[in-house]
Amino acid sequence: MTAIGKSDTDSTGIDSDGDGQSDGHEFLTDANPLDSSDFLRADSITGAGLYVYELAWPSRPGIYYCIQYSRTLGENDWLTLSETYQGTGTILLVIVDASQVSDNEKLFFRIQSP
Ligand SMILES: [Ca+2]
Ligand SMILES: [Ca+2]
Repeated sequence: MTAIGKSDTDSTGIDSDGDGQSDGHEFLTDANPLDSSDFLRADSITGAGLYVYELAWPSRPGIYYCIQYSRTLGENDWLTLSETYQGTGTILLVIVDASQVSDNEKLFFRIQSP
């Protein structure tokens, strides 16, 4: 078994395992930056009403999360939609009411560690 430390990876934007999340982001979310199967992602998103969605993701203890939305997926076009949720080590299930920001255009959601 190989010990993994911050010195083994680059937190400036390098994605050492190629999973689409930078090493620095993986450290913030307690994911393994050298395991491409381990990264922060939603398990599911389902409609729960008009502009209301249910998001679920595997959380890590001590990690805080918020939900952001974007209309374009542009890197600078993400706004925080939700309160902050604390990870428990189990699946977090959160109801998101996007009615205040929805305008019948596509909305994209992501889970971030603030
Ligand atoms: Ca990565
Ligand atoms: Ca990873």
